[in-house]
Amino acid sequence: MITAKPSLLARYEALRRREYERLTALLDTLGRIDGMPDEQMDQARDALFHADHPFLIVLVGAFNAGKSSIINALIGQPVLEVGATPTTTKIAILRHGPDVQRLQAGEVETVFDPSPLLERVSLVDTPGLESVFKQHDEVTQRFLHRADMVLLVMPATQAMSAKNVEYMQSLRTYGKRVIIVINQTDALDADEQKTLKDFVAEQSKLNLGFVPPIWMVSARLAIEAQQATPRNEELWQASDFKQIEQYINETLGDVTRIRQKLETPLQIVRNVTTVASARVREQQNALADFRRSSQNVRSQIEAATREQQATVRQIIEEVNSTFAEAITRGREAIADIFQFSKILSTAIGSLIELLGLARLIRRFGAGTPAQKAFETHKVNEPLDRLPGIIDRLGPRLEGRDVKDIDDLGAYTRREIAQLPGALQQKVVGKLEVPPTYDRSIVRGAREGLMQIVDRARTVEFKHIDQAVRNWLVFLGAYEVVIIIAAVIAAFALAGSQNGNWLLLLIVVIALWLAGLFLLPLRGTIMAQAYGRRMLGIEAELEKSIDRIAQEQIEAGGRLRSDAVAPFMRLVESQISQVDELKSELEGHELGLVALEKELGGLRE
Ligand SMILES: Nc1nc2c(ncn2[C@@H]2O[C@H](COP(=O)(O)OP(=O)(O)OP(=O)(O)O)[C@@H](O)[C@H]2O)c(=O)[nH]1
Ligand SMILES: [Mg+2]
Repeated sequence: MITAKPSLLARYEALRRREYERLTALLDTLGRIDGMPDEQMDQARDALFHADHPFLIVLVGAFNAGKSSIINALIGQPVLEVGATPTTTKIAILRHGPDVQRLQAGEVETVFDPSPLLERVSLVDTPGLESVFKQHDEVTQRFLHRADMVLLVMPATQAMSAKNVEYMQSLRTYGKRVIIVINQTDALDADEQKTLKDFVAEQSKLNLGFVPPIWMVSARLAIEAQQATPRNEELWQASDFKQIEQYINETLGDVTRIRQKLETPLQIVRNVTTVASARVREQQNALADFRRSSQNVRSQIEAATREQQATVRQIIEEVNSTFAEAITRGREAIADIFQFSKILSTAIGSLIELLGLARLIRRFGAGTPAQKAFETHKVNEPLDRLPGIIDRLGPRLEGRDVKDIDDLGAYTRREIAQLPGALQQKVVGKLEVPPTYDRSIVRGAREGLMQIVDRARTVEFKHIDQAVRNWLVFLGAYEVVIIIAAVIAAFALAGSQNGNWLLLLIVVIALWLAGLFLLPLRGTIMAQAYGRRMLGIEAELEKSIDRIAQEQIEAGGRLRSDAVAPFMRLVESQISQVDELKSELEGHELGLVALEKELGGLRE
């Protein structure tokens, strides 16, 4: 029976399982790498196969040599069909499993069986070699490549025929460990068996240049032995199957061979991970270009926003200088009304105002003093320019937006056309310039802005106009009082000769003059107040313009982002996918190195 050290076998099994899991994960990663060469994918699958199986013993040989019978004898159950005519037509692989189960997958049938022997080895039954070599049976050849050991089975009656020598030579090219198994020895007596074995050895030496191990067995006796419970050891001895059992034990007990068995898949995938890493690096490089163009797109969008901000600043500056001009003119107009040189006319004007005549005159078309002054100084002229300035904002922002969105659309379409075909397919969402441009933000706000402009033009003027008239009425009243006082003083002076009346007259005249001289001061105060209020309106207007402009710029930014979104999304998702693949591969490489190291430290 099998006597390998359990601890070594247990460690082997644990390592094998981890190796299998690592390779399964690697295969999953490889499957997600675009353009992985088939060759490397096959190698990875091959490696996984190795790691999935314990030692793989493949039985090959002529029709009817007894391959299927030998496997049945080893397992102790008639799991495979045997017969006097060519029987096995497909490869069958016997694996350990808790229950008997048969699975057909393509060309290969997998038979699970609870036999303890299958915990150590998997056995592969093949059709007669005649068909394998004649039809260049790919499946069989793949299994031969994967085999840890090949048993070349020949019937005792036709041992070492010319065909067998040929097979032997073919098998050697696979570089496999081959053992010659001569079956059906029950048909020969002991002497004949010895003669035969010597003959085979001699032929091998002659034709191959070396003598492989030669086992003389009888599957029929072995099957008979297994049919008894417990096994008939005498018959088992006679069948010479002990050799096979022993060999399996030795093989599995040999730490070097166990290490070799587990190292093989690692060696196979070492090249695979190198190729995969190169592919991923290539993709990272390719994506780096697109990363650059996505950054380029981003900076284009930022530049456009900056330019639009400059446009807004420029328009606000124009508003500012226009207002400044209006304020200067308005202040000049106010100063003009209260000008010292106009004292006389103002004095008369104030009297006219006081008497209410002014209103009458104005009915006939004459302007108020403020009206006349504002008209002379053309205060409204700069203010009338404001709507034109404000109306330039929308079209200028729009012009830039529409051009940019077109450019960005064209740019990303070009970039996508340059993407590798597989990536092009992944572009999600259509690259289309938005069909309509939303002008509602600036348009909707226009009325509000114009109301502010109108306040500067009419409300502020009315304010000044009223203030001037009030002041003139007040001045008129002051003058009337002064004049009355002066007249009284003058009459009194004429009648009384009293010096006090003269003094009074002088004081009254002085007060009158002082009142007139205070006029320009009043004008200055009024002009300053006007300037302050106008600045307040200007600030409000500029703030509104800026707010609306920011809204529009933001909307334009969103349109730009939408125009390039599918491309940007693709580039970003590809970059993160490839980065992820890269780190996965690095993880696998580290895991594989760790496994190799552990294998190196495997001792009995
Ligand atoms: N006498 C004798 N007959 C055997 C022995 N082993 C197998 N046979 C008989 O040889 C015939 C072929 O056996 P199989 O096991 O089917 O041989 P195979 O190599 O699998 O044949 P194919 O699948 O057709 O390639 C059957 O009739 C078996 O009963 C043996 O040890 N002694
Ligand atoms: Mg068979």
